[in-house]
Amino acid sequence: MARELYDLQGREDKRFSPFCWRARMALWHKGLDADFIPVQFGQKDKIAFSGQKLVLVLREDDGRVVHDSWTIACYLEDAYADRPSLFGGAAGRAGAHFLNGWVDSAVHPGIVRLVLSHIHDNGIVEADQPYFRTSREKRLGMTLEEFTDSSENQIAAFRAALQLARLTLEETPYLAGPEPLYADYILFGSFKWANLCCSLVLLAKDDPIYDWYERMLGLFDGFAASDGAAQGQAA
Ligand SMILES: N[C@@H](CCC(=O)N[C@@H](CS)C(=O)NCC(=O)O)C(=O)O
Repeated sequence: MARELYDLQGREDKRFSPFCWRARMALWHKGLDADFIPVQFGQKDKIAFSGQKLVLVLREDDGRVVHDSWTIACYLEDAYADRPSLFGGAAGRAGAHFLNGWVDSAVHPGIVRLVLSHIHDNGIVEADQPYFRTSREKRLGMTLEEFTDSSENQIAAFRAALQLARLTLEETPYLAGPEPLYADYILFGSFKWANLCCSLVLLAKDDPIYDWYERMLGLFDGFAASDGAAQGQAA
């Protein structure tokens, strides 16, 4: 059995989940192959073997199962310690962990505010739309359309909230330093997510984060610039 990564599948087979992009980049970084198995929100039965309901899930060729993007990154780092490091040592791992928490708790809410109804309209497959609408509207206490705000003011607020990354990227080419590491893949996944779901311009062209994102898109022979579908396998 080949190594499998169970990955959220969107419209036109786009793989837009930010968490799945983190793992894709981590696998490429380590030079590890995987079959990317598409999972729609309505196909949780495909990942029932993992004992939980969120993608992504990694199933190793020996049957080991790991879920949650941070846990998968740490697993890959430790299990394939002889391959290029994702963290560059213990201090790098701690820094990446901090960044993981910052992106999940501070960057993602900003993206969700800007693009939630776009994810519904253009990101997920039609069959998932009723579930997505009901579950998110219950959580938010309002409709997707009432919640989503793609105004100039909201974009400006989102850009301002990225200052922590901007200050670093003004001085170094990558968040992890001279070369991209997992810290970069964490934030990269967030922009891929937004870009694969909507045409909103999240970054100004004179922003160092824009230049960084362009550099990131060039990684791994252009795979990072793809919509992820080319690496997908039919279920
Ligand atoms: N902490 C998890 C988050 C995973 C997550 O939230 N996955 C979303 C897709 S992006 C999901 O599976 N949602 C299922 C649902 O909402 O029913 C990770 O880092 O992998």
